[in-house]
Amino acid sequence: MRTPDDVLRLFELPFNDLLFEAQRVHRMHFDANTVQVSTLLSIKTGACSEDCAYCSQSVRYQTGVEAQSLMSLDDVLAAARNARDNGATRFCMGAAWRGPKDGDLDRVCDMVRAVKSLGLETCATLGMLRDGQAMRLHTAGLDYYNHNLDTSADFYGDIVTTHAHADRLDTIGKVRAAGIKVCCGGIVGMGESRAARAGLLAELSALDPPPESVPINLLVRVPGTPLSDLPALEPLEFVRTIACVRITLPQSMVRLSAGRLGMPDHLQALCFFAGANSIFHGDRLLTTPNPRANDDQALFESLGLRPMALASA
Ligand code: SAM
Ligand code: DTB
Ligand code: SF4
Repeated sequence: MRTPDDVLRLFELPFNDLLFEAQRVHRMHFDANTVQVSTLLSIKTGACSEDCAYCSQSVRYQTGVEAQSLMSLDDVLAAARNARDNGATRFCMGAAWRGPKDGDLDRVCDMVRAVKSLGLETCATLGMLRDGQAMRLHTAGLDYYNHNLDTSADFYGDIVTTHAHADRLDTIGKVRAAGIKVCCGGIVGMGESRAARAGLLAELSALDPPPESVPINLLVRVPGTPLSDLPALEPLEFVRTIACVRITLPQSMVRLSAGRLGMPDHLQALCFFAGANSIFHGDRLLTTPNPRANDDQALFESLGLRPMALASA
């Protein structure tokens, strides 16, 4: 575990020293040329009650996202088969909910069982969970639950007012207690200070045990959201952030998540060098585009990266 000041000192290292240390730590725990590949599907889109200032799916912002109720099991299965055939080993189902109602959770549990039977790892991100819900997901075979802290406790209230940072920690605790692996990270480029970025990383490293999977999203500035006109984060600050995550959470998978579409290959390459070892693959994230499969394949080939096989495969 590291304090915010510890992490801030990492951010302030000379760039080469920081990247060298991140790569050294990375190689202690992982094969440096292997990248885990997940695919996302929005199983329920838009019309969310929450006011997260970055999100295209909040009912409060005019973003042009068309609301869609919970998808059918058959449609989810078809998307999962397609993801598997395109090389994904994990399938992540996302729903624009504050949290699932019990009836909806039954249907998601059916999806989890069916996706798992295809030989994929399963992940879901459904918002805040109530008592007993995490255990039902675990029983259905859910491997990972994604619930991001998103930003530091100090800055969280500037971004979301309809739920609290403490609510996020509560759900993460329920997921952990139910025996589901935790996928928890955040977003950078929301106008937060470097100290706030360091604060988020310190909070992630204080989770006990730390999350198995840490998605780092670069804000996708969606027109119509309150954050749409923010200046872009300086690209090397993003690379520094990835390096600091790798050093702070040495044994976690670090996912280069939203924001890859706008990144040139050399920037993604630096992120992999800094210790990122997972991506979202496929043409869409939840509501916004992602790099094309062919472009990712070309990038992997040019960098000599290999997709990570499942441990059981
Ligand atoms: N509603 C659930 C929740 O908020 O936990 C699950 C879905 S929510 C869309 C999942 C995550 O996507 C958020 O926690 C955030 O990290 C990420 N995300 C959403 N919109 C984004 C954006 N415009 N740019 C970057 N990341 C984003
Ligand atoms: C995560 O940390 N990033 C993913 C996943 N978990 C659910 C979502 C990214 C969403 C980007 C904006 C969109 O496509 O709506
Ligand atoms: Fe709703 Fe999740 Fe978007 Fe927040 S991030 S508005 S909870 S879908």
